[in-house]
Amino acid sequence: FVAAELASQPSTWRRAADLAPDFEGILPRPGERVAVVGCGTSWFIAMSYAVLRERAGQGVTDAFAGSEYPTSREYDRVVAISRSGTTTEIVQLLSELLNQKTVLITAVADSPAAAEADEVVALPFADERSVVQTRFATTTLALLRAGLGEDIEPLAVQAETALTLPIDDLLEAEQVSFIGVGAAVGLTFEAALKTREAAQFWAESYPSMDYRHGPIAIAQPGRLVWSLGEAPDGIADDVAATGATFVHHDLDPMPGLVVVHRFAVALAEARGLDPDHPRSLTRSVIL
Ligand code: F1P
Repeated sequence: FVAAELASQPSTWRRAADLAPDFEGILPRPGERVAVVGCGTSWFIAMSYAVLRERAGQGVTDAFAGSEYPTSREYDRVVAISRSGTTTEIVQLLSELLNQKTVLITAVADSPAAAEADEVVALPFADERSVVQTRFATTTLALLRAGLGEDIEPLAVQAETALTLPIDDLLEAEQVSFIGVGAAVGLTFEAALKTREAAQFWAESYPSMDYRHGPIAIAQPGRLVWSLGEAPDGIADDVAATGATFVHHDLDPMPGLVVVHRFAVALAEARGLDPDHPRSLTRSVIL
């Protein structure tokens, strides 16, 4: 399933962008103090959006893992992201946030989390049969970016390119570290998670500048350092000096993540694994 699901991303992003005006007033409004929460993939999407919303000058935006929300704080709006709507930390948090406006972005309109949220944004067309999330996560981010006034069409066009770029040479790698800056940082965490989940493969992720503060020690021939979005000056040279391969595509980090989706699935297949049903993983974690 995952190969077809990831290939549909250009069209699910366009659909989300078309829907964004319907959710005005539910999605964060300019000037509000906003928290965005999620677990796993959904947390990493929250991280990326938080950076974009602050940079767009739309107000304080903090991202938290569902388990780490600081309940002593008050936000104008708390946006929870959960494909399943069953993740325990999210259901519990939404049930506790009685004095704050809560919004759930989900694939499933009817769920325990939806029952606790004040408002629900359902994207059922982005739901997935694969345990591993690809298009639900990026389609959520496309919706949120459209809500910031961004034009999603150029990103969808880049995603079409991302679906065609060669990846075969990368499948020989023995390890990969993903790096990025700003809104790409959360997506590097997601890239590494996808690679670990789908292919059970050693992958790490760091803010690009921080990568030089220690992690570069493991770079060596046969390993990849993969930048989502532009890399700061000098990093490509530092990586090349170690003998590791520096990987970069001329894409926004969100379509850049689509290349990683393809890499993770191809790597799983090359390793004889079923990327739809990874070892030890369930669609959501219910305690
Ligand atoms: C969140 C999540 C996934 C992860 C795994 C377990 O699910 O942490 O991101 O890959 O499948 O569940 P959800 O809250 O978005 O449904």
